[in-house]
Amino acid sequence: MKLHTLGFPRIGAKRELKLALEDYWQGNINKTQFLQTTADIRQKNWSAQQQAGIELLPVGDFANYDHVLSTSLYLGIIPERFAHDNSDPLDLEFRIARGRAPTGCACAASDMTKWFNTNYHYIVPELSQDMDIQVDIQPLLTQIDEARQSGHEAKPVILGPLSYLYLSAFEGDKLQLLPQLLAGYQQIFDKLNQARVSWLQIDEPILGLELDENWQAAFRQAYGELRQGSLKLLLTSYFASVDHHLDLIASLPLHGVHLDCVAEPTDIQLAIDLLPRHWVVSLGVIDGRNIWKTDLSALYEKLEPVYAQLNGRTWLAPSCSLLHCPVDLEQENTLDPQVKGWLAFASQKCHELSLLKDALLSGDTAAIEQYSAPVKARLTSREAVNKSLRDRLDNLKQVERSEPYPVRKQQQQALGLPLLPTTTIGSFPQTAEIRQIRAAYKRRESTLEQYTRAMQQQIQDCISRQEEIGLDVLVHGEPERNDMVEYFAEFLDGVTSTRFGWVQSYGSRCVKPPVIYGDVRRTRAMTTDWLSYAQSLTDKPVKGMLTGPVTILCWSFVRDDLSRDQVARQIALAVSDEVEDLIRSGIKIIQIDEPAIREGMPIKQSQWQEYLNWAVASFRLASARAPAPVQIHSHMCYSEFNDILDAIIALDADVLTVETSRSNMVLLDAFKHKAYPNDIGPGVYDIHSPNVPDSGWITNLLKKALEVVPAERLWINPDCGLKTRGWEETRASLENMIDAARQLRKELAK
Ligand code: THG
Ligand code: ZN
Repeated sequence: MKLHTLGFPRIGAKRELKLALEDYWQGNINKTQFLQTTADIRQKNWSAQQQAGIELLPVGDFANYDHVLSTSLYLGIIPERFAHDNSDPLDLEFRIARGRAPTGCACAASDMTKWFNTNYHYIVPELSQDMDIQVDIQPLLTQIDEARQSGHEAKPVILGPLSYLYLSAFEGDKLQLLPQLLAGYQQIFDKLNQARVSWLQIDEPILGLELDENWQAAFRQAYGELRQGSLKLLLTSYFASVDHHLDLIASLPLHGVHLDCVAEPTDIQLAIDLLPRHWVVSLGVIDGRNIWKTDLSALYEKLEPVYAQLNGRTWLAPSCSLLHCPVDLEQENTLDPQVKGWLAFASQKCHELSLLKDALLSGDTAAIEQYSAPVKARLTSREAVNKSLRDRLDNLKQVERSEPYPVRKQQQQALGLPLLPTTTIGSFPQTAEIRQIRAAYKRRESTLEQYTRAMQQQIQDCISRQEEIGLDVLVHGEPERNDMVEYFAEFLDGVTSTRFGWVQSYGSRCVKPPVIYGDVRRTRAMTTDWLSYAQSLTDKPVKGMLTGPVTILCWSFVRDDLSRDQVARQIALAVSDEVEDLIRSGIKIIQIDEPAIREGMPIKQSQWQEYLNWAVASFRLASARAPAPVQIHSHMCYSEFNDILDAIIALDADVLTVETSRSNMVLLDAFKHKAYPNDIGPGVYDIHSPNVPDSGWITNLLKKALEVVPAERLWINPDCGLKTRGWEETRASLENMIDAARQLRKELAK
């Protein structure tokens, strides 16, 4: 039996990678210093895993920015617009990811999108018919050497050709490009052979999807053609069960397969029966993307018979890469000890595998029984069930708004907004000053009064800047919020926050997901003080900003003893209480953000509808108590909406703002076939890039939008919140946006 992991968090226990990236981008450290930091992180990761008992260590799970982008670079697949960029390879890597143009190149960043149903973003490969594949895996080979020199048994990891192809962007039939891509992968295999690699972990997470015949055939073709030499292939999938594709997998020339046994019920016996008798079967039995301590005794009972059948062919691993998990629980020195006793982060999960292995080999279960005691305690703890909350949920009367959109639209005329109203998504630049004010208060270096006053000054500043720019619907700017999910978590019973539980979101950006461990209940008003203060400063409407139930759910570590739809319903009730309080304090426009609704979709399409039903119901419940004159907005990131249009319409927000600018309004194509019936604000510029869009460019995008959306229902806004931007570019961009709006209004008036 061998223990391995599919990947370890690359951000570093103290976010070393984040800091090094940002220092490098700002010119505070040079390339050598940056690369040294990355090498240090890899060494720390390997030794942490080895010390916890992991035997085969992943190499190539690390990435400077993103592992899909690394794969593109191994293959030499570089978007055409960067083809003549002769900068250093590291700088080119960051340019593709971030779009900062060298002089003389109008180079937008590559698209970035969610990695399956996680909160991690990958850089979408841009493929073309005549792409010129030039393999260079030197960075991977160097890392293999690093690991070997430290005495580790290295297992390189690469993203497999079918998943790479599936996740990429190409206008046309992607499978046409397979032969070219396979030629590239063949070179990778050859080089790994030369480097005497034994096991190669090849990730094909798309196997969790319900692949059609063409893609299944492509798997057979690809793996049939690739000459492996002496490489032993461990094919992995994760985030879903592959019971439905086991025959396909069993037909491929592999040496082993890894199965995610956590994401969905997985029939391990079926796998044992169907897979070739000589294969290694890696069982992903520890949840790689949640933070609960595993009930090892229960797992032991399940695995013992399996282990006996598979004999030496059993490998044990977390279900997926630990990328989605914080690094080390030991750092958490302020967490409630009871809650801490319920948790396991990446390092602890490696240790769990060791405990499990020891028990399976020796038959002695004392250690795992002792280890698992807190897990059982959590399930029966006082916080698990809040009777009065459950009663309230069982007896809800108002579960959606009373009047339909046309009636609401009519009554919302009273807001007095112009044609093509302009607004922003909610957050404004989180300046160093703002972060400092929050940090000082958190460290108790300022009083509540001083803190409140300082925040009010920030809000005042933000409101007056928006008035100067000329926006129609203002926001308070969210200076008080560290994160749109973490902030709310602090007001909710049954939810806690960690201090160092960072998880990479994209590049240098991290999030600290709250931990939902019990029934969720709002303890007090969460936003009304800031909002009523902001509204008192201006005659223009100020939009209240809330995070929706699905997003709070998706961006938290969620309890595993209650269904997700039940947790979402509890959160929705808390949000609806806040909606009512905001209205009571004079707010007339409220945005309930649901940027995560798309990523929350189950991997398998056959499960989508069930998810969408409860996701939509929870949003409707959150907005249920807004009377017709109150305008409800919602916002969603990412442009792949075509497959969930009906659900988006069913949310029935009065105004929906969406990200479309990176993809040039292609989102709107969907609405050519099925009109979006309410107001919509397709984002007119990409906030993820520091580039300032000019007003002509914005006008053009808006004209495209007007082909699909009537002017009376079109809003004008950036494509996402502005918290990661600086004020200078924000002001310039918004001014250009307002220019475009005025220009267009003039043209429409003719
Ligand atoms: N919050 C959470 N998840 C998210 C987003 C979010 N997922 C999708 C999208 N937004 C990702 N975007 C970002 C943008 C900025 C940051 C994180 C994710 C960010 N993080 C700070 C950092 O890394 O420096 C840390 C946050 C903090 O200071 O507390 O800026 O908005 N949950
Ligand atoms: Zn967004």
